[in-house]
Amino acid sequence: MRPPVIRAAALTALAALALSACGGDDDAGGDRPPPSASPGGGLVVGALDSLEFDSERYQAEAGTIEVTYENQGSLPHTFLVEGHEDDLELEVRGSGATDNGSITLPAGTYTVYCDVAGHQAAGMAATLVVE
Ligand SMILES: [Cu+2]
Repeated sequence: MRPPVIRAAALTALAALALSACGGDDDAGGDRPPPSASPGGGLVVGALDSLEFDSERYQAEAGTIEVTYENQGSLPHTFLVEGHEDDLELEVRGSGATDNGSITLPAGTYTVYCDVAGHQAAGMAATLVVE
């Protein structure tokens, strides 16, 4: 009778420990935007199967930019900021897929692109103006 009860209790305690261990330290390396992200302050980019983004020019406010990437086609696409490839890489596979993340940029003019082989050369690049 005893062993199953004890094991269940131990598992519950372990689960609680694991949960609390995750809960305290969300900032370290998380790629999930904080729930308090300001609405309207983000950048929404669409990927098209014509190997283009849905605009040739995007604008964002300097600082931390929340980026949402939406696949409006069905081919896999990525989204990177030239010179900041280590800071953000979004990827959407399949139609309707979305990915999001954030990147901190000072004011300036940047090139954003898709690094799937051949896409940037075919025109899958755009300008991002941060001000
Ligand atoms: Cu692409």
